[in-house]
Amino acid sequence: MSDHKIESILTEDRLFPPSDDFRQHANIKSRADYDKLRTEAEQDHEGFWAKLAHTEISWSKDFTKTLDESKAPHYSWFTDGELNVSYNCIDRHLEKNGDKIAIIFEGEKGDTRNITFKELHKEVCLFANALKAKGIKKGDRIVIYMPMTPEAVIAMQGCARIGAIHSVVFGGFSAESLKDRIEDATCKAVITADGGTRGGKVIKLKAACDEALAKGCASIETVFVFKRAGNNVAMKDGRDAWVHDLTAGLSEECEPEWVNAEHPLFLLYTSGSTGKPKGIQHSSAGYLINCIMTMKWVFDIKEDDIFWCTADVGWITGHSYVAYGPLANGTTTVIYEGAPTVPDAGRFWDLVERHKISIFYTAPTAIRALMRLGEDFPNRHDLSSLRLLGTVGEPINPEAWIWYNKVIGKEKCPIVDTWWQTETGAHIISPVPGAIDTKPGSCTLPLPGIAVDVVDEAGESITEPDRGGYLVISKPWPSMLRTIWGDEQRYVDTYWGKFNNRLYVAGDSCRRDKDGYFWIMGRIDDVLNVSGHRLGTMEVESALVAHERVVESAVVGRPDDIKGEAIFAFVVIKGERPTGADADALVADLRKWVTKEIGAIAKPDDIRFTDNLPKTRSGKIMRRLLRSIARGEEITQDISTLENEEIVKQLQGKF
Ligand code: 7RM
Repeated sequence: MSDHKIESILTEDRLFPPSDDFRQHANIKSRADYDKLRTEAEQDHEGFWAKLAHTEISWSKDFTKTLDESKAPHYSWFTDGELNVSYNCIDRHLEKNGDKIAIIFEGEKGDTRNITFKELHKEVCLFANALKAKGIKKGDRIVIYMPMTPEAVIAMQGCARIGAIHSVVFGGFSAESLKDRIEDATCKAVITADGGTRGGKVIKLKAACDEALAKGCASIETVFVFKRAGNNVAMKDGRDAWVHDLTAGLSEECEPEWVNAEHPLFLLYTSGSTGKPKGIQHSSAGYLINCIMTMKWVFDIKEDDIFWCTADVGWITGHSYVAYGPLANGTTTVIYEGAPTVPDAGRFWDLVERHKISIFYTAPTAIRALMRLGEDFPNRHDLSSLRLLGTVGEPINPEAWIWYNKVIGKEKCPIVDTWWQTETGAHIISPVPGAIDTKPGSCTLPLPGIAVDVVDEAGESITEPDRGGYLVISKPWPSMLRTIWGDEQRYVDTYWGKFNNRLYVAGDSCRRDKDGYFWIMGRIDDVLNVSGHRLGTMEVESALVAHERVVESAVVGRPDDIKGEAIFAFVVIKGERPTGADADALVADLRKWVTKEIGAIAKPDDIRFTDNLPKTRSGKIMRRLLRSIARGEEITQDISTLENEEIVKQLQGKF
């Protein structure tokens, strides 16, 4: 990884302070207040988090021990406390805010539904009772494979209510991916729906489930099916059950299962640098406190806000800022099932206008795509309800930031560029909008109570401005991942091994500028970031080589204006290298194949056939060379070890 001074980086060095009006009403109103919080946390890390956890979480049994470091790098927080996350998200608001809207839902066709906290309580209890009726117990792992509807949140909250551990699999993932995740965690049940809707098409989730279960998944006893799209589905006797049938006649009350602070709330699979996705395991209380605090600090959440995070619940963003964070704060949150371009590219802004959304949080990839379609779409809508904007998932280029600020925020909404990961559970580096002046493209400064650093190869802090290094976190924080499900060693190796179990290594490279602002430079390992979704190059390669005609493949990323990174696959096939119509047909076939194996997000944008992959003497694929080729850059690598130099021309697509 590069450790040298970066000469030219696309930097907008202008500072964008919040308006006086925003600052005056903000939860944290000044740089001084922010500095005070950070200093407080630096002086007493445990005390800082203990105080917040005592006041912000409703405990059934309060904790006396804050942080247990005895098994480092396995850390536990609030270790003797007991709580229920669903109680904290729903029940505790009922007395004062029972009739407040918890979820505003809108379907792609325009159907809408408001769910109050009282109604949500009823739905979650009914569903939790259905889980119990089918023998689901505390600690069981349950896979959730749902469209982006309130029922996805009800399913997650229902699991949390009885102490079952959910593992949400994004509805865009294939049957094969679903099967792998079910088997890795030996899940006992699946929660799904007949289908979802996106871009006018029905996504046949139940059918994909059936395909996954037909291939294995011996641990599955029950498939809970929500009715949504109304498409025909096969129901297997004794295994599959409609949720509406199960809940009929069940009690609308379900006493929460009080669990230990460290009880796993969920697993969420994320890509690593090897083929096998990692089941990131999160806790209950630690996860919850960071979700709650970041809603207050970063999203500056207030009683009357209407909050919309556009992420699917299949990603960590949809966990922390759709299913848990907003509800735990008693916030009204918006859920939209559908594409951003139906019926036209103004759909997001139409939603903002009609639902009077005040805080809008999305990914740079969405911003760039909508930016391409022009200003007319946003300009046709009244966006005056907006007061704060956010981004997440990848670095945002200054051009898109400026557009977002001007065309959507009308230069009156601060933008919070939030850096965090599946593993961190909640925001780590982000502007606190009333306190921190922003710079386009920078996630600015770490949040209070979070010890972030940029270090060199020796693990020493880099103080010189603009020198790149490893982004690390040097003290445990409550919402940190606890382990990788079923693979303790991989947890230690992946996140702690590099610097003797002393620093959490995020896997991103980063630099700090002269003002101490953080600038994320990208992943160090071979993980692609396609439209804000993490994908291992190895995962795509594994899918490709599973095809009958493929011998070997190497996948690299190349920059893409819209998606952040596009997928470029070099492929070696059995027999003669295909050309002409045969090549075109095979490209189409392989793209379809990968979509089926992993999902549409993993579909290669470019596929190039080659007789050989370039390898080093030790047999490692020369990825750097392939990356240069994919990007159309001049080749500066030493290629003298290649068996035939002709291959380079072939890799470049020259013959
Ligand atoms: C929340 C999420 C994590 C990776 C992370 C980075 C990249 C995320 C930003 C960002 C620059 C940001 N979880 N990333 N946010 N890069 N600026 N604001 O995305 O586990 O799916 O991905 O995403 O590389 O390590 S994730």
